[in-house]
Amino acid sequence: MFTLYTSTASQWAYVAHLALTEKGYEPQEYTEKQVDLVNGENFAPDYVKINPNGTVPSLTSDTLAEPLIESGDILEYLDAGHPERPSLFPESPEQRRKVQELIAHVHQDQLSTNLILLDARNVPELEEKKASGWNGFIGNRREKLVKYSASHPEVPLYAPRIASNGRLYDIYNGKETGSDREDWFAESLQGYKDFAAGLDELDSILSLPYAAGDRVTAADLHIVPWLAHALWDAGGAQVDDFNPLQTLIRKSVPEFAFGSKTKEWWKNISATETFKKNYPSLH
Ligand SMILES: N[C@@H](CCC(=O)N[C@@H](CS)C(=O)NCC(=O)O)C(=O)O
Repeated sequence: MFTLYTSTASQWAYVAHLALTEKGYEPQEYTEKQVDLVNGENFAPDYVKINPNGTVPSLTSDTLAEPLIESGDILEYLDAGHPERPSLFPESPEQRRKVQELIAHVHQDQLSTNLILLDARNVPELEEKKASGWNGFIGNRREKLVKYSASHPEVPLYAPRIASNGRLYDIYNGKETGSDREDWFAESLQGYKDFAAGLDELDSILSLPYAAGDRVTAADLHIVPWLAHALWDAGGAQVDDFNPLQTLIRKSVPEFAFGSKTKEWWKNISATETFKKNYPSLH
């Protein structure tokens, strides 16, 4: 038995959910605990004891010396737990390298989907973001961080998170309208250029029909939640709705277009039962 700490709002938690489906886990084999990211409960002192980064997913088990707090480690654990099912890590060293390359690629800071969810390049874009539910998310986090850091000043996570979330809070709430906001707009603009370059590079390193070759591997299970989240953050309605994200990126990189390999791979992976079970719609 193990416990998976997760959230429906988390892309990286879905690496674990996809692995649970792909490896055929039964619901009675584990306990699932939702961590309310939208209300900042990932910062709760009891949760931070499990995961000092205050992120999901996390996985605990009596058989583990310490909790697993990286989606990649959780995926390896889940893969090993059902050795009778095909492994998500190919045997060929070349394909294994490809898997690791693809996983590292989508985990790069420059490809964080927070760019699409929270950042803005100008005042109208900021106003749109403020009108969305994410305004409340930033406020909830601030409230929880302030509360928990007062009761648990010894937790090292709180001070840096108060600072980074505070910058967003001040911009969203009109407390910062000067040069720091201009810097933030410029960083977001650069962020879209970097994001476009990252998507181009992904297209060039992807294999077909699946990300690392002829079968579904750990690489597919990392790229799916990342891209699904990016498409959804941009306002994608259908699973294959690339247009809203493409349009957003084109405001900074006019020539940007999703690559044909990426689209082909997405078509293949989204036809699998594992995908359909976890992504009846984008999230
Ligand atoms: N490197 C970690 C990243 C986990 C992560 O950033 N999770 C996000 C949700 S997708 C989170 O919990 N964010 C909460 C926060 O940073 O406050 C992994 O792959 O598991």
